[in-house]
Amino acid sequence: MLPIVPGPPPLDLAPSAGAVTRVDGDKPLVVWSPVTRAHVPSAEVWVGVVTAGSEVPERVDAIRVSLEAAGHRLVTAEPHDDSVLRRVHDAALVDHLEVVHDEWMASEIPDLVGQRQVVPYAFPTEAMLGGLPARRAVAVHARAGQFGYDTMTLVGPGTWEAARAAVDCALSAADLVAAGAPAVYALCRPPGHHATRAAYGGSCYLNNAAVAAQALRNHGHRRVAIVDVDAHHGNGTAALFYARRDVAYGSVHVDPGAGWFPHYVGFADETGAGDGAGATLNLPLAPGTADRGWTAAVGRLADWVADLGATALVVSLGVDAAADDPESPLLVSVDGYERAGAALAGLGLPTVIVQEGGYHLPSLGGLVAAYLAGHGNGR
Ligand code: SP5
Ligand code: ZN
Repeated sequence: MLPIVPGPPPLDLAPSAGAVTRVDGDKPLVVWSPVTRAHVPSAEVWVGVVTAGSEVPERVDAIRVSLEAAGHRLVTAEPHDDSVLRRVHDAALVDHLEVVHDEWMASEIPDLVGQRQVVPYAFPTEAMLGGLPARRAVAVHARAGQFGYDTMTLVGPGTWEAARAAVDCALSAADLVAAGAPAVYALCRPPGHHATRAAYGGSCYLNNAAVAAQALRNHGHRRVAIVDVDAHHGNGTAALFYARRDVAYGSVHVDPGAGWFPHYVGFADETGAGDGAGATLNLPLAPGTADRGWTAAVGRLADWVADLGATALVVSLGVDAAADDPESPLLVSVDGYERAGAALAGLGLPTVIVQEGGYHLPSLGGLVAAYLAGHGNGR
C-alpha cells in the first residue's frame, strides 16, 4: 500500500456569520471521504505546456462547507471490496493505477528529469501499431501511455487512494439508495465520467457513476438510467454502456463538434449499438448556451428516461456548465442547476447523485447545493 498523502490543508471556507447551519431530513444525505483529498494534481500538461491543476482537493472543501451550511447530513463512505469496480473496469487498468506511481518513483525518471508525477509521452494507438501486436512496454514512462489517454491527467502519490475512496463514496451511496433512501449525493473526487473500461483521462481515473449504476443493477434494479449534466460528454460512461440495454446513458454537454473535450465522441448520432441500440442519447449544445437551452435539454433527458422504464437513476452532476466555470463555454446559472434538480427529481426514481466536474471554487459549493435543493428527497 502507498502512504496516504493528506493533501494541502483545507481552505478556510467556513460559512459567513449568520449563515443558516441546520440539518434537514428532507435533504439528500451526503457521502464523502477525507481520503479523496489525497490526490493533488499540482499541474496539467496541456499542449505540451505545464498549466495549473484545476481538479484540486479544495473542491471537496468548497462543496462540503456549502452542503453543511445548507443543512445536509454528511456521512463517511464505507470501504467496499473491488468486485463492482472490477466488473466495470479492466483488471489491468485497476492494477496499473494501484502501482504505477510507486514504479515511476523507483524508475530513473525522477532523478533524470525531476518528474515526480506520472505523465505519459507515447501512446500505443491503433495508428501507431499499424496492425502489429503490441507488447507490454518495459519502461514505466512508456507503459503510462497504454492506460492514460491524455497528458492532462497526472498520477501522483495519493491518486490511487483518492480515486478508490471516490469509488467507495459511490458504492456507499448506492447501498443507501438500495436500502430505501430516495436520493443520496456522493461527493466523489477525482471525478469519473471520462474513465473508460481500460483507460483514464480527462481528470478521471475510475468511473464512479458507472460503478454506482452497476451496483444498483447488482442490488436488483432491472434498468438504470444515467443522466450526465457535466459540461463535457462523459465518454467513459458512454463507452462502458454503449452496447448494453440494462444501463442507459443520456447526456447534455458542450458540442464536441465545436472543438471541445472529448473532441472525438459525444455527437448526437451516437445512439447505442447491439443490445444497447437506442439506449444512448447525446444532446450537444453550442458554446454560449445558457439556462433556457440547457434546462430544455435536461427536460428532454428526463422525458427520455421516463419512457425507458428505468427503475433507478444515477445523475453525473458536473457543475462546470455554470457561467463562471473556466473549463466550459456554457452559461448556466445557479437557478438553472436548481431547475435541473427539480426536473430529474420529478421522475420519482431512487437516485444516486455523483459529483463530476466543476472548477470555480468560489461558486462550486453553491451550484451543488442548488442542484440538491431542486432535487430534494425525490417527489
Ligand atoms: C470531469 C471533467 O470535467 N473533466 C474535464 C476534462 C476536460 N478538460 C479539458 C481541458 C482543456 C484544456 N484546459 C486548459 C486549462 C489547463 N489548466
Ligand atoms: Zn466536465
